[in-house]
Amino acid sequence: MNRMKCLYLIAFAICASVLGFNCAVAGELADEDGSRLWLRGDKYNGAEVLFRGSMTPSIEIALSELRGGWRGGPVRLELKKGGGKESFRIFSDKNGIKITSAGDAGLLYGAYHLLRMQNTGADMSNIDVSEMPAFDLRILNHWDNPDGSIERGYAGHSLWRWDELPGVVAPRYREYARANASVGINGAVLNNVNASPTILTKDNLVKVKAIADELRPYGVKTYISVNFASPMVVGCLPTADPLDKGVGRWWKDKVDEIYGLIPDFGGFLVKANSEGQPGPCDYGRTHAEGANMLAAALARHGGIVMWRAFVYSASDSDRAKQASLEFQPLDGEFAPNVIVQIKNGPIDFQPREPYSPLFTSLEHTPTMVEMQLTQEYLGFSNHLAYLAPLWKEFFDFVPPSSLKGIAGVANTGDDVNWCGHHFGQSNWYAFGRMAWDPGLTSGEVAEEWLKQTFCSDSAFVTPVKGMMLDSREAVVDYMMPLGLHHIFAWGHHYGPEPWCEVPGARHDWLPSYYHRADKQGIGFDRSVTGSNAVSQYPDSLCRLYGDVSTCPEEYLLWFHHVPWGHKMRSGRTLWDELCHRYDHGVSEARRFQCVWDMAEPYVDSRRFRDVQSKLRIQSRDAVWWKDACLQYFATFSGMPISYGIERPV
Ligand code: GCW
Repeated sequence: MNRMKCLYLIAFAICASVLGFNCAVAGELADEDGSRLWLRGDKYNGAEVLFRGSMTPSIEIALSELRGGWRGGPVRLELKKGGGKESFRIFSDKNGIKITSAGDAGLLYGAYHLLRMQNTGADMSNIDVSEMPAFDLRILNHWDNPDGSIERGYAGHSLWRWDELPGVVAPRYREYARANASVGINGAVLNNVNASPTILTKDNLVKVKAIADELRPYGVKTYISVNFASPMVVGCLPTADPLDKGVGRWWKDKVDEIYGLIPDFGGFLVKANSEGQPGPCDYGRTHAEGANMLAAALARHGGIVMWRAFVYSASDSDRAKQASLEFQPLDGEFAPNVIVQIKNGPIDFQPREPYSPLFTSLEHTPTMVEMQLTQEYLGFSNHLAYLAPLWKEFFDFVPPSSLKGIAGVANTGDDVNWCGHHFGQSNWYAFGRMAWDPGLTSGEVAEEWLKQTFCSDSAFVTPVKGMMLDSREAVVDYMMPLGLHHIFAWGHHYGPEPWCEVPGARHDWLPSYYHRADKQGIGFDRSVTGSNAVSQYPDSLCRLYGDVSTCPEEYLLWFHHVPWGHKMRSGRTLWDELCHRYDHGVSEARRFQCVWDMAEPYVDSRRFRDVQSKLRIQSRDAVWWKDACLQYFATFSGMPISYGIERPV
């Protein structure tokens, strides 16, 4: 360290202590690359941590994490019978603190929980905490391709280095597993749902095994996405018909081969007959017949099939209705180890969607929800959008107890800071915490993350938490307020392109299909007199959403085609309200810049500047969205833009 830097650090440390800063980085405001995520508890190596019993790799990790990070008195870990293997209890007795669980994974989660409590300044007197996960399946889905690219990934290349595996096992696999375990994520689907059949070749399965061996001690199970036509491509069979005996046998043999390598393999994730992927419908079979054939092969080993319900075609039927139309009639026909994985909304990870009605119409089928952490439709890794409020909004309609699991499309890559945007890490963190306990509030989770990632000082945490909590709504406002959806630029989904026309393109891939702007008004009529998508919801919601006068305004243009002059609850016309919302989104993005500027004394300079630059892009993009959308929609409304057109800053 050079002299100047040293003097600077000493000066800062004095200032920090005088001013009472309580920052994880106090005294070392050196440049930070963000690679340590929220796991930056200092290494003490002084704690007395005891375990008696048969050691496992997971317990070894729990002990070493506590020895490295725990700053209190003695901690004892104990395996005891009864209770879930992932659940744990932490309590204090006369000998110090005790963590008990029926499983080694539970002890590991207990250790991380105790450290989290310490590192976030929780009250540790007379501690007695019992925790159990809300969902059995808490899984990240990686859309990573064999060539190292990531579909909809904005944080560099894939974490998995297929070209050097299994010989070279990168240390990052363990760091990744550790981060997951620290927030309770217990599964990873390694490859893209647009799956290359080659994942199932012998050579690649040995690589999958090498990764699985790294993830296992952290309680993270390995799953893969499979291509339904694999028996033809990899097995050279003439068909992939799920009712063909040879096909069934091929999958059984393949599954046996996988379990020979990975005895605790989790199972398959399948995207079938969706966006050009092969599937059972190619042979006149149903999704249930396809899923059940795979399920039979996996059941013998305790594996599962996560079968995606993300299906739609260029038919005349409203895209928002199609998944329900196809899957609802199959309710009750899926094998017990099949779980239907449904995106949170009926279209596709839009900034705001009502929940997918399949969740309430499938009554005899285990389901899990798929959320998207990678911000395909929320400004990539350039925009700050804290997504916990979006997930909480979903849980307001779909109770967690009705779901078997939760999947998150990962936002990780080989970028030094993992997620491209430092605040992208908060979505990885929040996904894990909410998958464990969806009862946590978005604010509680944001606060935990901020304290562990940056600094505990309330002068920092309070305003920055406020910014996080407002961020998703701001994105909705400057991109697609009032229920507008899918007016993104063709293909890449970054900026606005509501005017987009592509000769010969499928009508449901064009923004005009969704916004339906004309001289009279704007929005997609899904009421009973329109596409009648409302009827897929339970009666009370159907009535609420189906009537323009009662429909919540955040879903107004999702369910109705509304005249430009329609009076909104604010008293404004629809057109003026639209202008107001876009303008509000822009003001919010600018306010976030001010909030962050004030955070400078609490954050190391590199991460401060990184976030500052990203917020600048976000503000500029917000202006772009506002101007582009309003100017385009004004060609239909014929009304003046009430909040003016601005030049990018
Ligand atoms: O909307 C689409 C995305 C695709 C993705 C697909 C899906 C993996 O744009 O990139 O493919 O959703 O979820 O299957």
